[in-house]
Amino acid sequence: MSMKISEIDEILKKKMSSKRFLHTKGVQYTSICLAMRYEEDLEKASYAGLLHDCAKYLSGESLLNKARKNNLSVNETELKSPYLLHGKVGALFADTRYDVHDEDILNAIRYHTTGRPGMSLLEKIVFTADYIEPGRNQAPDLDQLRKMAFIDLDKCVLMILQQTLDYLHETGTLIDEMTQKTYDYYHETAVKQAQEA
Ligand code: DGI
Ligand code: FE
Ligand code: FE
Repeated sequence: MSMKISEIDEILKKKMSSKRFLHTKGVQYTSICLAMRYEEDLEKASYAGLLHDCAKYLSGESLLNKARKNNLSVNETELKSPYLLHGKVGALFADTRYDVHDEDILNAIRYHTTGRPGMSLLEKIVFTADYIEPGRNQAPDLDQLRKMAFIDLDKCVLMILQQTLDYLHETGTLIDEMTQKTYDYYHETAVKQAQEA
């Protein structure tokens, strides 16, 4: 049985900076709203949103150590940018520290930074909520993205990936293979849909 939401809330509040905790709550409630719109389980959305950054308080070095100790796969990009591992380590913590064992919730946490091809509805919800929650204010066209999230989730996911890749290119940041693969997948899906229409 999973730990109660209120208990996890208390623990995370103590572990995280107030800024990160506020973001976490934003993602939790935005995930719940999207779950209402797309008929996903509200409780699953609540757990996944609340726990998505539960390993974010760790340093890059600690994330790498946790990954190694627990036999999590670490690729070249993650080795150079270890913060990318906070999803994988977050899923591990959700499982072992917060007793959340639902594989869909764990995957939503695991893949929330890069996404992955063929994401489940819950995975797409958390991926999107992380980007559009009310506390975010950096990304361009946030108003448009926030609207699109509630109109066409796949299209919104593609727009977020496009913006993320543009940003990574502009800043000369190393791109994880998974981020590119995810973009390619959702781009292809959109092209196919347009052809069918
Ligand atoms: O943990 P959060 O800050 O709430 O959000 P997140 O887990 O989506 O992480 C966002 C950061 O991850 C943002 O600065 C862009 C970066 N990111 C996303 N895809 C990649 C990436 N960084 C690298 N190096 N490579 C990627 O493919
Ligand atoms: Fe994150
Ligand atoms: Fe986040």
